[in-house]
Amino acid sequence: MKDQLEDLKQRYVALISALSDEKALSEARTKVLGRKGELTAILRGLKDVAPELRSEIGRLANLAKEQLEKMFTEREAAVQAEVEKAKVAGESVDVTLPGRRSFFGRTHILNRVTDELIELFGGLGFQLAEGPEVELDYYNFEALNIPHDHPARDMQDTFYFSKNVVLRTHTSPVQIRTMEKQSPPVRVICPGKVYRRDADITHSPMFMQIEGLWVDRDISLADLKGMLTVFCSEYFGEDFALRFRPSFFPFTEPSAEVDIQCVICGGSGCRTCSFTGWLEILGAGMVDPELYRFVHYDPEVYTGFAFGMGIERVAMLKYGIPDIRSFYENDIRFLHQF
Ligand code: 2U9
Repeated sequence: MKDQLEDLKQRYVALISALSDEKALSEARTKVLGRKGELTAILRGLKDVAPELRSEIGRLANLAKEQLEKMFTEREAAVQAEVEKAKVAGESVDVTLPGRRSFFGRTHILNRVTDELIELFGGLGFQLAEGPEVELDYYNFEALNIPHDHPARDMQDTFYFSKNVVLRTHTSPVQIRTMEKQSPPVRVICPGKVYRRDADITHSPMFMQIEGLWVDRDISLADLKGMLTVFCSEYFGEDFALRFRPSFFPFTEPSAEVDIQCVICGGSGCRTCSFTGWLEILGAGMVDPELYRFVHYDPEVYTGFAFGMGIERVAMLKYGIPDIRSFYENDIRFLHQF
C-alpha cells in the first residue's frame, strides 16, 4: 500500500510539472483528487487496511493529498500568469487614433441666474444670508404674522415633517433668523430652494426664490421703488417701465405687486404677457411693524422694506423659457443652451 501511494505521488508530481494548460491541469486534479479519484479511492479503502498499519497509511495518504493539492494550486497560478503575460505582450496601442473627447459640465441655469442676482444685489449693498430648508413652523409662519388659523396658510400649504417642522415655503425665515442675531442696519439677500403644494406648467412643488430685506432708520417706500427700479433696469435693460399695484401679504404693509413692461413684446401685447403688455415680476412692501415684536426691534425707531421673487420666473422671462419643468428634467440639450 505504501509503495502504491509512493508510485501515485511520483506519477502526479511529474505530470503536474509537465502540464502547461489550465484545462489539462483541472482534468488531472479531478482524476486524482476528485470524488472518484485515485487518491480518494485509497483514502476510502483505509477501513479495509489492517488496524496496525491503518494510522501510518492514513497519515501518508493525507500528506500526499496535501502535497498534490498545493502543487496543483501553484501550477495553476503559474500557468494563468503566463497566459496573462502572453496576452499583454500580444496587445498593441495605436497612438495615431484620435483621443476621446472629455465632457465638460456647466453651472445649471438656475444657479447661474442666482449667482447673477447675488452679484447684482451685492453691488446695491446687500449681504448674502442662508438658512435651513427644513424649518420650524415658528420661523416659516408664526414670526411672519401667519398664525395657525390664518387663511394665508392655504396659499402656502407645504410638506410637514411633524406638527412644528415643515419644508419652508419661502426664504423669509432666513430674514427672521438674521434679525434675531443682528440689530439694524440689516441689508440681506436670501436665495434658496422653497417648497409648496403646487404643480402645473408654471408651478413646481420645489422652486427657487430670492428675497431681500433692508431695515434701518428712515427707510421709506421711495427707497424700495428706487432700489427695485435700479434692479430691473440692470437685469432686464433700461427700456422697460415698472408699475406697482397694491396687494396684500401678511408680512408687509403696505404691499405691492410689481410688473415690468413685457420683455418679449415691449408692451404691445403677446402670448407671454397674455396680451396685457405687463409681466408680474416680484412682490414687495414695507415690513409690517408687527413683525419687529418677534425680533425685539423698536418699531418707533426702525422701518424697512422687503421683496421676493421666483428665480425660475426671472430665468423664464429673461431667456423666453415656456415650461418650468424644463429646469428639473436634466435634459442636457436644454441645459447646454445656457
Ligand atoms: C420678512 C419680512 C417681509 C418678503 C416678500 C413677497 C413680497 C412676494 C413672492 C414672489 C414670487 C413669492 O416666489 S413667489 O411666489 N414674494 O411677493 N415676498 S414681500 O417679505 C418679507 C420677508 C421677510 C422678515
